[in-house]
Amino acid sequence: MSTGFFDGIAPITFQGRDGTDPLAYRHYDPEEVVLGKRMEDHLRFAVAYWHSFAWEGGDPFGGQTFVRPWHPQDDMGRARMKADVAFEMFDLLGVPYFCWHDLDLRPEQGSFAANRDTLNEITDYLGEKMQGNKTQLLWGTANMFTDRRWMGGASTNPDPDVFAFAAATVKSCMDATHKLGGQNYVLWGGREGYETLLNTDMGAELDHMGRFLSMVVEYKHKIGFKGQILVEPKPQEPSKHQYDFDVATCIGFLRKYGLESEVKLNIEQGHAILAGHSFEHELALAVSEGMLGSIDMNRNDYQSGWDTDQFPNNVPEVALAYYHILKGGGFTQGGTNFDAKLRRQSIDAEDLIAAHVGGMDVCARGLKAAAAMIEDGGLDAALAERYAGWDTAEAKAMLDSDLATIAQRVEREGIAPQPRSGRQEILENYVNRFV
Ligand code: XLS
Ligand code: NI
Ligand code: NI
Repeated sequence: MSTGFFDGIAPITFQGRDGTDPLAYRHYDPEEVVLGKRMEDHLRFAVAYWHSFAWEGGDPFGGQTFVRPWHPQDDMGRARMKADVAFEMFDLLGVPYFCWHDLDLRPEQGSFAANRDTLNEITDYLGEKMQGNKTQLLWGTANMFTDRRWMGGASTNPDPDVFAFAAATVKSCMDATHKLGGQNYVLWGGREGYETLLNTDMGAELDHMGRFLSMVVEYKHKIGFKGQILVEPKPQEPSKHQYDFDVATCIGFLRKYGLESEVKLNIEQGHAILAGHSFEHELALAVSEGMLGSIDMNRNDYQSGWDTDQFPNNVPEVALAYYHILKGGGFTQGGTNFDAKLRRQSIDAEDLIAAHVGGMDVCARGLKAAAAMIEDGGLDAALAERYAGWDTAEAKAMLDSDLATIAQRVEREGIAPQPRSGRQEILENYVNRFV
């Protein structure tokens, strides 16, 4: 029986780019084949349970603006209603995946045992809903940042009892993710960092975080979980400084603790912006290091300086993101999770659907533009031309040489480099043809 929350909204269909219905896909046609693969299988969209169903519309200056029938989120009856509504939305959108934190699904119960039992209860309920349903689990994760017990960090907390509680919590969330056939398990360390160095032993905290992640990997193998373990870089917010600062920092961390072949990255647009990078920078670096796992798609406001988690609407940016994802071979177990939330004035059920429809269309346009650039090959050709000098045997041999030998050759051959154009505007104009 329907909850009635989305009454009056019909399943979203593809109507083509001339369509004018605001609740129809104009670019996202799951069946359209792009570079030999269905669009749905490229993009692998997921809805984020937290922003769409758990967040109540608060900001630092004001409280709840969304008044939903499953509020207040403090009992299991309403947790079930929330799950019913979530699956109604997944069905309307036709999305293949969703993602959750434990705390999105059921209320905080205070004790570990009660938290675990209610998580098991609600994930059994989700499992029943997933039976025979199109929408499956992309990833699960533990919320180890909201409750006050986590205020000084989870695995990096100075109190070993918090480390223990975190280990137990992650175990319970990995078990639930495994039970539901999740394709990945994510760790985002919102409070794995510090507020001030005056009270922080950074070296000890990093060692504890590295050991914790090793335990996660060990447990994955112990239970036979086939999903990817992913960490999600973010430089700050809520902590002043987070240890998983950006892609480069995470890769260095994983290598230090010998985890680089076991753990990959879940890269988020807004976090890239907060770190002073672009999304495509973070993606290109992860791809070049073989570390791309999945993405959190959203967009950050460029003025506010906060992780605003808006739905994406910048096609040129999204096109460059998917360009690098496709160049890296595309997603295997990862996907495009909408880690994106409504603005707090967008209080209607229709807003929630329209936001996802628009976001999916922007991603579809970006994907198609990226695929067209790849098929055209213009950027590849420009790169090959720019680096062509390195194709010669002499240039390659130099990398196995040494400074003194190279210096001799420079003098002997009178090497005098001639500057060449970087052709940036020409390349920008080229990209503009596709977006
Ligand atoms: C917050 C993070 C969070 C993770 C999951 O900024 O993006 O939502 O994706 O814990
Ligand atoms: Ni985020
Ligand atoms: Ni995220």
